[in-house]
Amino acid sequence: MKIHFSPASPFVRKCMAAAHELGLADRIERLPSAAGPVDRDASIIVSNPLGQVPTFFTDDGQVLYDSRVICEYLDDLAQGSLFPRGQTRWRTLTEHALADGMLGAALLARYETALRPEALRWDAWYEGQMGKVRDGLRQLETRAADLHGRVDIGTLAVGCALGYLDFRYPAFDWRGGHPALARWFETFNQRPSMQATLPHA
Ligand SMILES: N[C@@H](CCC(=O)N[C@@H](CS)C(=O)NCC(=O)O)C(=O)O
Repeated sequence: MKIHFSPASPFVRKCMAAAHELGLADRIERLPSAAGPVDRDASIIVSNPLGQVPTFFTDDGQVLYDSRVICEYLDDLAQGSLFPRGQTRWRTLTEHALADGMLGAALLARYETALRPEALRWDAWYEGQMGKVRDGLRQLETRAADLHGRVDIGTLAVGCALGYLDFRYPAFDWRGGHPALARWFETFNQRPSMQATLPHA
């Protein structure tokens, strides 16, 4: 298996953390990539018209994207339980969607400051995206008790979202005002799957 990879991408991280949890990480070859919304990576576009990482290749030649599909594929391959069945399923999938949505907003906000020329920036738009992150954190704080002791796609996605805030927004004190979430993350972030996938530029 192969994955178009970036060590800074939280969506790639989620896939690789899932792969670690499932014992599949060593079977995935990492393909270097330079995905960007402006300077688009032709080597990815040839397989995924969205030109994004993660883009994944199965051993039988299928191309899979996005991270949600890749994680579900890996779980299926390993016959894991990251996508639980039964009554916890919809809560877990909704946490996954919330964490991915917060990540998407944080990523767009970062593009706004890291990529967009200064003269074209729109502060209100940036604040709108970061508002999604703040509102998501508020909701996660109320659910923090429910996250403890679980390893599934919901907790992995939330862990990667919080890790991304630490990585790209070090001055954004998300722990302030979210003590229960911070306590959960402190423990969850020590998992070997999270430590093996810590982001870097
Ligand atoms: N929904 C996608 C989002 C992937 C994504 O936004 N990846 C970023 C890097 S973290 C990217 O490739 N950006 C370049 C682009 O959007 O063109 C997923 O879950 O995989």
